[in-house]
Amino acid sequence: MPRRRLSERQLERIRAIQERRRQRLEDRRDSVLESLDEVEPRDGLVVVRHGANLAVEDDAGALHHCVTRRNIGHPVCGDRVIWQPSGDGTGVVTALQHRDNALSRPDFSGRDKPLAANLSLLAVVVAPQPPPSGYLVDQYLVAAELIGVRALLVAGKMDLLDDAEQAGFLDGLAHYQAIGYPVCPISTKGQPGLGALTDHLTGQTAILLGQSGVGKSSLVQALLPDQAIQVGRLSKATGLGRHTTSAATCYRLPDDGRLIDSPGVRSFRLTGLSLTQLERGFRDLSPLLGRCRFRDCRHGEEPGCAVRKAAEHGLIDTRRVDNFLHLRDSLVR
Ligand SMILES: Nc1nc2c(ncn2[C@@H]2O[C@H](COP(=O)(O)OP(=O)(O)O)[C@@H](O)[C@H]2O)c(=O)[nH]1
Ligand SMILES: [Mg+2]
Ligand SMILES: [Zn+2]
Repeated sequence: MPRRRLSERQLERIRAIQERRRQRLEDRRDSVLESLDEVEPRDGLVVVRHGANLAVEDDAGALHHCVTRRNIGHPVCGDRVIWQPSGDGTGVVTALQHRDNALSRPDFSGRDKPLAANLSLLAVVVAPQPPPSGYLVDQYLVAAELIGVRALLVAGKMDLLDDAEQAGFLDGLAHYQAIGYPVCPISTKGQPGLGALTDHLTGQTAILLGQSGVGKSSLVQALLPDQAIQVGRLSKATGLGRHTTSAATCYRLPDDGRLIDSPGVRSFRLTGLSLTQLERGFRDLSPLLGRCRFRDCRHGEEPGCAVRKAAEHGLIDTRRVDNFLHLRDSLVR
């Protein structure tokens, strides 16, 4: 039938067009891949991410504007990556290296979204004003424990207190020091300065956390006197403009070390955890776990609870146990 023959011819033509198109796409992909083959893959560190655009720092400290291959996951600030210059002054990130850890925050759909990777220190800032909330401090410490990152407490604004008041304030934090979280008294405006903290930051990749008003922004400014210059270099390298400072950014400290600053994550709250996760988040509970009479003890009203018994005997701090129970009731799924 003429009609049918015609339609077969049409189909044939369409097939041929599609084949040519596929071939062209393949050629183009091959040529891109070939051009990448000619350049050595290089190590890099993601300094800031803005959507699909990354600022990647090479081993020599130079910054490169990179885009990522679609299939390699989502590199974030602090990630180590493999990248290749792509000829037009930008680069292509071709692989995401293993992540030691990542600090995440739930996005609006409730899914955990990594914000910063490969941290080595979480610095929790407290101050006489606003008065410290042990409940919030313990949440930051739980976050640190769960991602396996060391934590310390920064006792800020010490210039506001006389010697006796300062001793009293630090005494209120002594139970943290006792379970292995160092406490660093500092001031950005007077004595005792920042020495105790900068010693701890040397060689680390740190992030500051703490409730609003405790002095985090002031501290970031004091620790990064050249922050504006670093931001300028970043926006020049990426062409992304200065609005990138709202994204998590990995700054270089004047001495050896890095500070990841993320205004959006500075005062995050924990969300849904399992009881086991919460228990793991309280390092002072760990020697007691498994010692309660009931295997599924929730450390509340149950008889024979090792946690409550330890608290009654002063072996662990009752404020910590109270916060644990409070978090259990508000967070545990
Ligand atoms: N006296 C004193 N005030 C400070 C110090 N650090 C910050 N502040 C003040 O505390 C207030 C809140 O500081 P800010 O850095 O904005 O806190 P953030 O909300 O944690 O970022 C501001 O008025 C600062 O000037 C300090 O070391 N000593
Ligand atoms: Mg601030
Ligand atoms: Zn118990």
